[in-house]
Amino acid sequence: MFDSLKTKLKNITHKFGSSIEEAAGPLPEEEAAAPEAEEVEALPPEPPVGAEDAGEAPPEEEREEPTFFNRIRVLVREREILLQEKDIAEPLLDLEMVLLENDVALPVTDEIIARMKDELVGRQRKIGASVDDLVLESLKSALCGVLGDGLDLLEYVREHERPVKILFTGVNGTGKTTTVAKVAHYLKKNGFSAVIGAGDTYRAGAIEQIRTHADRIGVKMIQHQEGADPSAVLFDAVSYASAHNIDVVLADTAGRFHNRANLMRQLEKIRRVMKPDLVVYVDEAVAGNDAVIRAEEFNQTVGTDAVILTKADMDPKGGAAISIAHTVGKPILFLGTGQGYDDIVPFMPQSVVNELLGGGEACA
Ligand SMILES: Nc1nc2c(ncn2[C@@H]2O[C@H](COP(=O)(O)OP(=O)(O)OP(=O)(O)O)[C@@H](O)[C@H]2O)c(=O)[nH]1
Ligand SMILES: [Mg+2]
Repeated sequence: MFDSLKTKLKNITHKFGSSIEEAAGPLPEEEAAAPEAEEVEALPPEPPVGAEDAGEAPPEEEREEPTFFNRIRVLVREREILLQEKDIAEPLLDLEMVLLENDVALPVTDEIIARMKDELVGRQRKIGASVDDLVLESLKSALCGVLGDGLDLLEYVREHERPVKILFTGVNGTGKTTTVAKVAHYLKKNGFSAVIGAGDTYRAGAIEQIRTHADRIGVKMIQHQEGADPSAVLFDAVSYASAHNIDVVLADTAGRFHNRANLMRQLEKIRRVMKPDLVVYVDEAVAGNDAVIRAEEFNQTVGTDAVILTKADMDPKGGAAISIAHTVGKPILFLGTGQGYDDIVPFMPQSVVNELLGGGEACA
């Protein structure tokens, strides 16, 4: 996931480190001592850099292309630094380019840059740890900031009255039905029971499609005939769940564009009848800004509590998902990452930041 962005961010953080080192000036000799054992352990997970730690010259090939994660091993103690914007102007510009090239939308890029600047520039900073950590933490907190609060579905289900009713909405072909099946499988794997409501009674073949999924993953499905009122199907699904102590109702619906007034009215009716706890808007990660606009249109008509972005596997850059997460203003529940039932990843801000920049609790 996010492979392109991940690699580029590693290189760019290294560049920040160099610039800050330069601005901080040379180290007094005794302060350039090797770090103590417990301090090394406190650093993020690293590839082995034993030779540098021991104060010896690293082998030639290790020195050739230093990355952010294996480069600076010298702890700088008691060194204070007041960074000015000019000290990090160049790496900031590079970071901006990396984000834009990886489909992070301009306003989101601007916000990440502004947060980094705010964190690093104009403050007297004691560099108690390595410069790498300073930059890394600042980038992590900027990313957490733009990703907002996440929504953990398992926690949500645990904390809400049963059955938890989830209505899936969105335009045609974005992956709603597949996602309903994936979420049912995910819930089942995590010890929750689910029933699927075959609420797409409109498109020919839709009921058989979801029936096949339900049978494969071994989840009960409630269906009526093609052309039936989807509100009635989903009402029955909720009644079934209540009667059988099922934890979650997952309601599939027909794809529709927001400008199809009759179909949107149908969705409003479903909402009134089914009374969902969560209305989840499903769109493709690769749709980028189009997804943001459509999500807002759906939000205005039927409401949206959370978003699922599918086909993230077709977007190695990953910036679009981050942009949508920020711009749409609703938590992203999952990313769809393929056509298999297991190809679904919870999209918690902390896990995204961990994926991109390594572990830690930056989004606390
Ligand atoms: N690569 C990839 N394909 C996906 C993903 N999610 C869904 N698909 C594929 O996208 C196509 C459409 O998926 P559906 O689940 O039928 O989409 P839908 O939104 O229910 O479509 P309508 O009911 O016609 O509106 C299928 O071929 C799915 O296998 C994903 O995360 N990655
Ligand atoms: Mg469908």
